[in-house]
Amino acid sequence: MKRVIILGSLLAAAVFVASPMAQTAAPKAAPKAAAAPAAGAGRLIEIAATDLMKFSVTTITAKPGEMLHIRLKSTGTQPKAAMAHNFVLLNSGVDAMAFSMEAMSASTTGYIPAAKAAQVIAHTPKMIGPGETTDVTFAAPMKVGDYAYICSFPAHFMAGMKGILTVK
Ligand SMILES: [Cu+2]
Repeated sequence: MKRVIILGSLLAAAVFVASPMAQTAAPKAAPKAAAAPAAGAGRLIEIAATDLMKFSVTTITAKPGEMLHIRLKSTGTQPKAAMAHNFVLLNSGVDAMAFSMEAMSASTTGYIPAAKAAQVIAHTPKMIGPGETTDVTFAAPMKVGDYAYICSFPAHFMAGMKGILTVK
């Protein structure tokens, strides 16, 4: 009797696998898997962030809409609480100083002030400390022009932690 039940469930499993329903379910899952590599796509630009509050790359040139992959690495040794870094690309015409001033009191949101979130085109998902790396992938703006990128940790922009993305 036990054997019959096992045989029966084996048969049921075989029917399920071979059923048209199972076959139609497979292609539905495929596009999701195919979309995954796109997340890591884009021209890789590696930028070091230093204890001197500077980016190692201060000019980036891109074509309108070009996919860019920024990899920010902290090469410093100072503790994260005192010396953390991020990469924040601001829209053209944004007052970077005003943004940085407001960012100072936005520690709970990774120094991205919620009130000025609309001024940000892209930013790394986190602040990094010594030896850490963070990545962000985004499309360069379609509109030609200069776009400032900054580190929004308190006082870092003021110390010169900035660069320009030129779209042309
Ligand atoms: Cu910084």
